[in-house]
Amino acid sequence: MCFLGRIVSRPLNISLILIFSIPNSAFSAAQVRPNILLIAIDDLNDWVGCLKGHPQALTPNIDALAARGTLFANAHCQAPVCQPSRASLMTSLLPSSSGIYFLNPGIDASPVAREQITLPARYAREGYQVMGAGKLFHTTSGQVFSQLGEYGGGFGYFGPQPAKKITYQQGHPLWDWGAFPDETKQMPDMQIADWAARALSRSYDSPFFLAVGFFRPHVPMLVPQEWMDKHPLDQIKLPQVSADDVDDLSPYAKDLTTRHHVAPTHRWMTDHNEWQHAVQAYLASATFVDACVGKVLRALEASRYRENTIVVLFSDHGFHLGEKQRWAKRSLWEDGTRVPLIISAPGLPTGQVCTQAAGLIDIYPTLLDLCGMSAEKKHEGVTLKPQLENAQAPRTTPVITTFGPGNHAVRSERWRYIRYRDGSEELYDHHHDRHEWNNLAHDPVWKDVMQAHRKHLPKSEHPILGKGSTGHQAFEAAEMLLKKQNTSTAR
Ligand SMILES: [Ca+2]
Ligand SMILES: [Ca+2]
Repeated sequence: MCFLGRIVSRPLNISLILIFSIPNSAFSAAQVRPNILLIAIDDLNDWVGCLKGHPQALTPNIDALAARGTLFANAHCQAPVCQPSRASLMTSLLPSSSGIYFLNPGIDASPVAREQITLPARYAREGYQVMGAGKLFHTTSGQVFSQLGEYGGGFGYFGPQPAKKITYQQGHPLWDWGAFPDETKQMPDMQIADWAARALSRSYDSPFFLAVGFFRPHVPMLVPQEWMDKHPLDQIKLPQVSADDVDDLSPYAKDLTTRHHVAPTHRWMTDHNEWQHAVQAYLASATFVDACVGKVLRALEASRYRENTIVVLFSDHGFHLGEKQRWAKRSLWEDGTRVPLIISAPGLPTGQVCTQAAGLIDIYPTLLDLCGMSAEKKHEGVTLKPQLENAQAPRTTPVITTFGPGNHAVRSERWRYIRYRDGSEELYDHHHDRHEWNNLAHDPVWKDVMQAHRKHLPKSEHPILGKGSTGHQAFEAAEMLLKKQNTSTAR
């Protein structure tokens, strides 16, 4: 209970400081600038009701937010793993520009990224009250938000785990799924939502930038039984897959996305009859985190800020649950890159669905634009304000996702083009193949489409920073096999 005392006492001090330090004119100008509520979800793919990624997705609160704003139904991360995706979002730089491709290092270790003012730091500089809780940056949320304003806490991060794993006894400690703990109030995400609700009930003398980062459905996919009960095991539908889907992929594409990963193999899942159970746990985790989102949104609705707050909800990347014979993130396919992205802003149209590509990298320039603040020259994202005003407004550039130098996906409204560092390519037509089962790269009919997407590949690539993470290891394992293959071909 000690954190409650801290939260209750701090805003009084802050408001006293603001009352005595801000002149009256600035005080009134500050009032008209919109507040920001940024909601981050960890590892949530398109298994969200409004995105129709799974027929049994149950996310009424996220769906209701989409109805109050614009749903970017073709939104993608810039890296399919937590740290580089969040680093990209917070700096509006591509991984190929910053060198942050994998789980480490942080923004400060990139000579390019550390020159960029991060999203919350920019808002602090603009005089906003900056607050956050949970997972926002990958590991430095507490440090960053404490320096800029207030960090409510991680509340136990990935949450309580049983003394002995429930399901997957081997492997990474976080990889487990099932019903745990007993009560929803024990879940860190619900405590983070409670903290955010309290933050929204307070009074502020300047506009706020409130960031709330939830941990589910990231592994461990453990949630109390009440959430599993909303998705009964015997009724679970498995994702649609094609048995020979991987046959039209290059050896490199397969190696990069399966070698040295920490998730169970698809073979293990099927051999142990756990596919259905893991799908149940993921759907249940998504429904649980949706309830946490609902708590925050209801608090906003009940607050004095409801008419003057921009709400942005996103997930940091997608997640495979057996599609393309694999599990988890770290792929350049739709399952790995597609994310929920919803923006609701005062005075803009509601209930819009935008099918043009959008990137998480666009969030930062969009917020600056919506707040009437000057753009950052080095930003590589673009403002989504035209699409927020009219979902049909044209967008000229596709969106890039990167998994190590030389490995990029280029997503436009209709197509996904992928090029790997071995030179192999893939092309998928989302008008006819939303599961990306048929690689059209070798069909000469589409050579102009291929070329139109190829020209958006990054022109230069920063060397890989950091070492040792799963992403680094998967990349290196695929590289070794590629070199071996090239050597044997040369003989
Ligand atoms: Ca993540
Ligand atoms: Ca295929």
